[in-house]
Amino acid sequence: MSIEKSKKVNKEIYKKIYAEIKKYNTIYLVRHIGPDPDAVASQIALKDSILETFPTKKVYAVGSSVSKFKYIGKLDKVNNFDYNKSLVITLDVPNMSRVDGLDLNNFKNIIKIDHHPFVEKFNDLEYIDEEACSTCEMLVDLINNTKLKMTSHIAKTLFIGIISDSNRFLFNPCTDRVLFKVADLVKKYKLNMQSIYEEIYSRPMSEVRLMGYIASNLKVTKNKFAYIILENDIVSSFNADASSASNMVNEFNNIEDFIVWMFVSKDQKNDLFKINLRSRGPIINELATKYNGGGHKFSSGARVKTKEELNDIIYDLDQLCYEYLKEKNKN
Ligand SMILES: [Mn+2]
Repeated sequence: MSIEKSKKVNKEIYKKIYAEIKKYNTIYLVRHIGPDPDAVASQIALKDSILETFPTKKVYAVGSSVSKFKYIGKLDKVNNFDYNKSLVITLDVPNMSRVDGLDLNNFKNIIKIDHHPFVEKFNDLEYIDEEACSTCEMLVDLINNTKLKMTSHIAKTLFIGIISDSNRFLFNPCTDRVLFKVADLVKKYKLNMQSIYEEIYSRPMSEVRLMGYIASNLKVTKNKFAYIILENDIVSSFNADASSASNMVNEFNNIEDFIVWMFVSKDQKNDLFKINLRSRGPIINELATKYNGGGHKFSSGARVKTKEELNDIIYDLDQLCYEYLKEKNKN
């Protein structure tokens, strides 16, 4: 069975990560800015598992909290970091500039666990699996292959991350491996999928109304590129906040009329435009990197400061779609 094969490939790295976790008394778990459920769930699940295994360790899940994801677990406020004698584990983030809550440059001991395409090296110990649908899937492997403990609560948290990042096994990569792993979790820990789905998917009517607004106002170019700039006063008139509005980008998949779509929201606090990008064809993460972002091939984010830069990325994405369709029509 392929689930067995994948275990063999990574055996060494599991051992190494476990040995490091065992060695350090203080451990910080971090993930990317603008978190999603996989990022938060991987922090919470790994924290719980380490504490379950080593109850006297000090483990902190660091980074700004999002009220929408409070059901996954609580994040920790850390005022004084122990830079020298601690271990940092980065989860679900491939580039240093997108790590939330601490500056990796200040730390000596870092482990990376991530399923994004490689961007830059953090340290020597890096566990990267681009074939995994989520960081939570990788943690299932880590826990199952070491003495780290699993409980039904940890299994539930990991399930939330896997389900969210794969959009219930809709997005690529989704392999038979992950289906076996999830089935195993559901069976062994008696997870109640229906009640977990309710936690993940229930939402206020105001959000659905905002979706209606977006659907009516999305601009679609002749090159099949769609975009919308969500002004804060409009978003708040629907009783939503800017970040949950731009997260609705996931709801607009599989629409025949466009292949790349972009939702822009204004981050008032940091005075910048936050860009959420999705694609059903053209590879978008390289372009996103050019605009202070990055991510997966077909799902990326970016941040720009000015209206000019915003116009530039709109132009570039439209061109990208144009080139993609031209190439596709040739074949
Ligand atoms: Mn992820």
